[in-house]
Amino acid sequence: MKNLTRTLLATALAAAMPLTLHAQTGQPALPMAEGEVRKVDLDNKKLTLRHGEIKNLDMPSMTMVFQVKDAAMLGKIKAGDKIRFSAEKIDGAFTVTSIEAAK
Ligand SMILES: [Cu+2]
Repeated sequence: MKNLTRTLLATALAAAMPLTLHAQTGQPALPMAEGEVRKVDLDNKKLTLRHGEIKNLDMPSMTMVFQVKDAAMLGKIKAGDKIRFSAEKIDGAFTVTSIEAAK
């Protein structure tokens, strides 16, 4: 019985681990999506993107508004820029968590 308890505990810990890491680092290995900047709204920390498929959000290509995790991310981009970005749903809002210039 002791072994069973230990196995169950280990399984529970293993299952909880990815979520814990995810919450702590905010750096999960998210796939990058293609995007083109349509509008930068620094005051509201919002970004309008025309984006390609976002696999981790199961979202097809479209134009939509995202929250951004950090307003500083908006300082280096402007409308018309081609970017690659990662996004996830945070507190119910689609949020851009990283941006890099498209090659
Ligand atoms: Cu979308």
